Amino acid sequence: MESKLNRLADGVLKRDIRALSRALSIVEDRRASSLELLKTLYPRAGHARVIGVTGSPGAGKSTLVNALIGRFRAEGLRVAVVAVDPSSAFSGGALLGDRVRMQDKALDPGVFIRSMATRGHMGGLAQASDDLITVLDAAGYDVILVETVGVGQDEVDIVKEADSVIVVLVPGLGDDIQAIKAGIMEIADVFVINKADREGVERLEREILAMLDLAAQAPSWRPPVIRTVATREEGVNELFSALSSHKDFISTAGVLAQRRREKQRQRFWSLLEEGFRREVRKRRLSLEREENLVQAFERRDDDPYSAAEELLSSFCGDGDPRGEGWKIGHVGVAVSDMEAASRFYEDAGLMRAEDEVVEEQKARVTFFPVGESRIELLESTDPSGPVGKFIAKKGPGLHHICIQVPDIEAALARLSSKGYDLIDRHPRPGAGGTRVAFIHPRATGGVLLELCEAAGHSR
Ligand SMILES: Nc1nc2c(ncn2[C@@H]2O[C@H](COP(=O)(O)OP(=O)(O)O)[C@@H](O)[C@H]2O)c(=O)[nH]1
Ligand SMILES: [Mg+2]
Repeated sequence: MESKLNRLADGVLKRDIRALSRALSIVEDRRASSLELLKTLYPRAGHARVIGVTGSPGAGKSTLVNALIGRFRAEGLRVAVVAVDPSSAFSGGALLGDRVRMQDKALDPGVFIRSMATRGHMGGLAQASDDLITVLDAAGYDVILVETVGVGQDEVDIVKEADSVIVVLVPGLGDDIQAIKAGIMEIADVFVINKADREGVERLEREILAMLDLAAQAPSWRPPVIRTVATREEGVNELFSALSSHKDFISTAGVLAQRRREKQRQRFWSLLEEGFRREVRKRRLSLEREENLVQAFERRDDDPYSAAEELLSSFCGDGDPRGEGWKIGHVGVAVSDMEAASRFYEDAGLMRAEDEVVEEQKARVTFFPVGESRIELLESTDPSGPVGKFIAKKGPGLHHICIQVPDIEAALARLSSKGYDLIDRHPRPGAGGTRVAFIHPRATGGVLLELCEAAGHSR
């Protein structure tokens, strides 16, 4: 499995088209191996220049991207396209609107076109597109063009993660600034007025410039406004130069490094959040429990504030949910006949370690180490002692379990804050420099629980 994945990653790095397509599908569908693949490829990425192209449907984004591909190819750069537009004219590497020219480009090994579904992405569309970009980046594409329709928040989120963002507008759509999401104008690094062969170019340009004048006070980068006729590749050189200037600007002003840093930070958090949700569901919040809680909220028997706080502290509080640093110190078994019971454990292959009399318990104790913990057999030396009383009342059997904790005071404080019945509110000295405390069987499910902190715990 692993070597298969390595071969796939190798194929991606060598820009083997079939391997690349497979890897992209694995990553897009978030199949089981996708994280392993991304872990392998991530260190190899980080070189590509990512350019987002957004605007309303039919604005000419695909046509413009097509023209830009040619321009970047002329510079000897390898270009990949991610089209996140369900209606995009790119499909399977062919641009339907312009088959002949696109077929040239589809045959060009320096060009790779991929469309991405807009639905059903675990962890969100922006994350999925970002993962695709990582794969293409690792595959050595110098420029990655990401086309999205600028109508939904998801699409805006995708495109704003690009190094440079082109917002494509068309004249003659009325005085509103196009059928695009509010907020998209603010993320533009370059404005394109495409279909400049149509009426209304000046008016649209005036509107954009007026908006830019209103927007930021003394912006360090003022987005240029470029007119293009994408179908005739007019204005594409100007757009290319505008992109180059923007690239220089963000590189020298440190904006690029900062954007990328923020992007990685967000990426990290979104993976953490996704993982946290999954773990909470798995370990603490079954659908059924969630439903019960919600109903309790509805009845006002419980409130979401406390429930969330409790769940969180049970998850990330002072006690690690997996009990890391905790272990079973020993299991105490009350016996009525020490020799007979010991024989069994010896016959089972354990080593009888030592015997001692514990005055406090009025009992003789025999130890059998079991890995890092041990079994302690307790035989009463006096019927009035705790072990003697235990045997008289319940007969021989499990007497107590000792859990060794890294910090006994913290463990006791936690239990006491939750109102549990502690026999010892504070630790007392135990054998061999340990500190111990007992918790009543009422609280623990019927067994006496001893907490123990090993000797030499620094405090
Ligand atoms: N008149 C004119 N039509 C264009 C121009 N650019 C693109 N188109 C046409 O507009 C339509 C939509 O283009 P397309 O690139 O698919 O738009 P997208 O949805 O934004 O990707 C196609 O029929 C293109 O041929 C242009 O500059 N002028
Ligand atoms: Mg398109």
